[in-house]
Amino acid sequence: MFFFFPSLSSFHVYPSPFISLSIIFITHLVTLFCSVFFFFHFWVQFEEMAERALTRVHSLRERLDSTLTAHRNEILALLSRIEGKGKGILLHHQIILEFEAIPEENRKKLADGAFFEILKASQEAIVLPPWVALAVRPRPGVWEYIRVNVHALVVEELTVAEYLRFKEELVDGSSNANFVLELDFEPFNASFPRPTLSKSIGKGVEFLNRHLSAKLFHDKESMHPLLEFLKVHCHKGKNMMLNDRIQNLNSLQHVLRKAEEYLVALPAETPYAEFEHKFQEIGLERGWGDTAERVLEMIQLLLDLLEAPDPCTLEKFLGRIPMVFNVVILTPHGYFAQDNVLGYPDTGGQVVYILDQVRALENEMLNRIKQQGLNITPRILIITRLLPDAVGTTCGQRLEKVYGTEYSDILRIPFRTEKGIVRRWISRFEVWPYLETYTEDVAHEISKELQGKPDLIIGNYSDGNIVASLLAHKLGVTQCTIAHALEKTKYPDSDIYWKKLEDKYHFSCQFTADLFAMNHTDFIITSTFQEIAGSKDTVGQYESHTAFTLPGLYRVVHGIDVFDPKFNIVSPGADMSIYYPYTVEKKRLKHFHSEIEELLYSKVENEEHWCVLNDRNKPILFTMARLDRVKNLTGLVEWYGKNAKLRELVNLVVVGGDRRKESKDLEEKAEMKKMFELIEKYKLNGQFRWISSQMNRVRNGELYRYICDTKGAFVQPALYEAFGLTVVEAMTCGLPTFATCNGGPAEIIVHGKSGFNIDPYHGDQAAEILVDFFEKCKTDPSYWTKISEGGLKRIEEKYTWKIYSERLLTLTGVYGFWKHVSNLDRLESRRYLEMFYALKYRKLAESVPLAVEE
Ligand SMILES: *[C@@H]1O[C@H](CO)[C@@H](O)[C@H](O)[C@H]1NC(C)=O
Ligand SMILES: *[C@@H]1O[C@H](CO)[C@@H](O)[C@H](O)[C@H]1NC(C)=O
Ligand SMILES: *[C@@H]1O[C@H](CO)[C@@H](O)[C@H](O)[C@H]1NC(C)=O
Ligand SMILES: CC(=O)N[C@H]1CO[C@H](CO)[C@@H](O)[C@@H]1O
Repeated sequence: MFFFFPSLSSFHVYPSPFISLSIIFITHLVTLFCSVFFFFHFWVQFEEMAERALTRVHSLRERLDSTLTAHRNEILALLSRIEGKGKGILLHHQIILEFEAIPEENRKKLADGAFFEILKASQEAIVLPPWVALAVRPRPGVWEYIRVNVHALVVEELTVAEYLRFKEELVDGSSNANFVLELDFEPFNASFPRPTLSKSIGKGVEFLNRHLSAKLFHDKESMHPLLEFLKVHCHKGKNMMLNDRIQNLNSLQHVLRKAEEYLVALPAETPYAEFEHKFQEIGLERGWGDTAERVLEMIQLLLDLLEAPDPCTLEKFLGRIPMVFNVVILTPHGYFAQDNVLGYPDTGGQVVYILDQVRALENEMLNRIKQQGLNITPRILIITRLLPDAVGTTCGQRLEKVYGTEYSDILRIPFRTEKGIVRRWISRFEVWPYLETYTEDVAHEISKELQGKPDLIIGNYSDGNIVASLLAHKLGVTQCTIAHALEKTKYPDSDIYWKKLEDKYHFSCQFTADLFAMNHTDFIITSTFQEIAGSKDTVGQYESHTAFTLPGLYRVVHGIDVFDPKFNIVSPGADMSIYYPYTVEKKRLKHFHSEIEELLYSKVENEEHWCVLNDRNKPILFTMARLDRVKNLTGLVEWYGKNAKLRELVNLVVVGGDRRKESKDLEEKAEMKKMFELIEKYKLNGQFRWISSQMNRVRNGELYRYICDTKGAFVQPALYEAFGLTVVEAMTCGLPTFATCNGGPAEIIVHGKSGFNIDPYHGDQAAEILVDFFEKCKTDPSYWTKISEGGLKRIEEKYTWKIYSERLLTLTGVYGFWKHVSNLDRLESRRYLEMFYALKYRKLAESVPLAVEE
């Protein structure tokens, strides 16, 4: 049953929906915040918000005195408009469109009231006349639900379950019975600490360090797990860190002091081997360091921890414990290989990402193992599917060395059914029925290959993540998941109307697998904050798994919690062998310059390049992307065309689209047509060059640096960009960068310091920002250098593969420890998950038809 909010009694005094909504909103905030906020400074914030909300009521009341009737009508008119759309769903931008469609004077009246606040924060409106229900999201990760009876002007607060049940009524024939399976992780949350501020989302490890060190600090008992943890480390049967001589904390502390005393007297560079025996006798094994200096550092870290634990020391210490020698990365679907796969499905960015990741990870592992004073060979295996029908690729080969590495391989294992090995390629939407058997085979093959267990299992994408979960579960290994592309948010309403898409995409299976893996994993890494929890106006990919319903299957009441400290933002970097600053003279690839100049400046117009540049002395405004709608390269060309000052200051060069062959892609065709029209319309020839897409990555790196030599800039005008690797690449070369404010680039660039954010929906403004930049550079050339250096600094601090792999290994240490100390607590939710897997997921997977072999 829906319950009426107690404060609705005041409804009679002020019989306006306006005020009742705002009262609900405030009371709501109060209950919500009261239940969630614990800490003092949160209280301060809460009070501030309550205060703000109260003043709003006061001023509202005053204004309402005179305009009560008028407002009532406007709100009624708007809600009736929405109701008039009939049964269905309105998304955020549609709600705003409805608001914008009401007469301007009405809009003005509502614009700064609480009603509009709610509307602006509504991500979804469900219309089921006479009701309109709203899913309100006051800030990332926080949701509330209300519904309004448009005729009676009655407002009700809804629980998540009530809201979802209401939503299910949209689907004809969905049984609205009371006994629908509700997936609810919340009751298990007691022992799981979590932050409450939206800005803490994605900083899981910082939070965890604080929590763990506070715990270690407050009761000495919790130091025991640390001692136990240090004893479990061994490799191929050989102990590391501590041996059995050390039985309790006192003896540990005593031994550490003795060791410290001894080490201070030694020359810093003394190799470990020289005191290994001595150390062994007192209970210390290998793993502390390779030299006296490093061992001493490590011992002092631990002594500090035992005396006064703090988050920073804890992270440093845990990150240095030798824990990771064998890593397995799972990415079963697609054609995963290093050559000849481009053009096949799922072979673009993700292959490059994983290969770059593996190269960086191997380096960092080797580096750490050496510093830990160990003589262990690491191994990284990328596990993918073996495709007997390899169609000219290496996908039929069992083992393939990763270029540029020594200990990393691609290991391919085929899909198998009772009838034998599956030969043909299978789309990522249809892999589900094979994965359980696949997991068994993978477990078998990796134990053969590694002669032991992996220490870290990383999954990519839904299929990789579910296999990783099963494997990590089976082997008791730390698990990390990555899923830069969750399908749920890509297809609007793919949850509520899942049945419509089921035959083609089998989303019921995929979403179930995603929920399972996200909850099972020890930690999750994402490239951006937005991937987790979106932005002010957009819902994050993970956030969209908080509460949703698959009518007829199950209802997720508390699914993924974006505040869970398992989320971490760890962004990838550019490939530094290709992208490096233009100032590194000795590495510059001068032999490409004549080709680059031909591309940019030749007077020839052909399929490779179109239009010419007359003035070679002007800086180049540069962009490079796929020529599709969302990248909006034509938008940039139009801004340029329209802005006379910009045209006078710089040349524009666009690399995108392929005119060497007839395009089959409708979007690309349309964009090409538009490009030709713009060239005509704005008479761009002479100031503009359009170059067909360039596949030579190495030369492209030099191209960015060449643009630097012209004192130009890079523009990324996309309507939306999930991460923005090209932005990172341009900045890594030292090219001042202007990138879209929608998506990842907004996080990469600090506006005015390391580049500029531009709004692709306000091209004129964007063009002005560009003009402003180039005018400043003209009067003061050091301004260009300042932004260029700002960009480089930002990259060095956050966006390199080196930082990525350091973070990844440190996270593995911290979450490995956390897993160790919290294992028992998790048992209940583990059991719940297992049941969900066995009773729901398995059936769904079995229902996906197997591929028919020719
Ligand atoms: C756990 O969930 C309950 C509701 O089931 C909630 O009241 C409580 O605040 C939550 N605890 C934490 C630590 O999040
Ligand atoms: C997984 O479930 C547990 C409770 O079983 C919950 O505390 C945790 O927040 C969930 N994890 C995520 C990422 O939502
Ligand atoms: C590109 O952006 C401009 C606004 O700057 C917009 O008018 C245009 O429609 C966009 N192009 C596409 C294909 O959406
Ligand atoms: C991190 C990563 O490589 N993610 C990829 C995993 O697989 C999907 C689907 O093929 C890609 O789109 C992701 O980029």
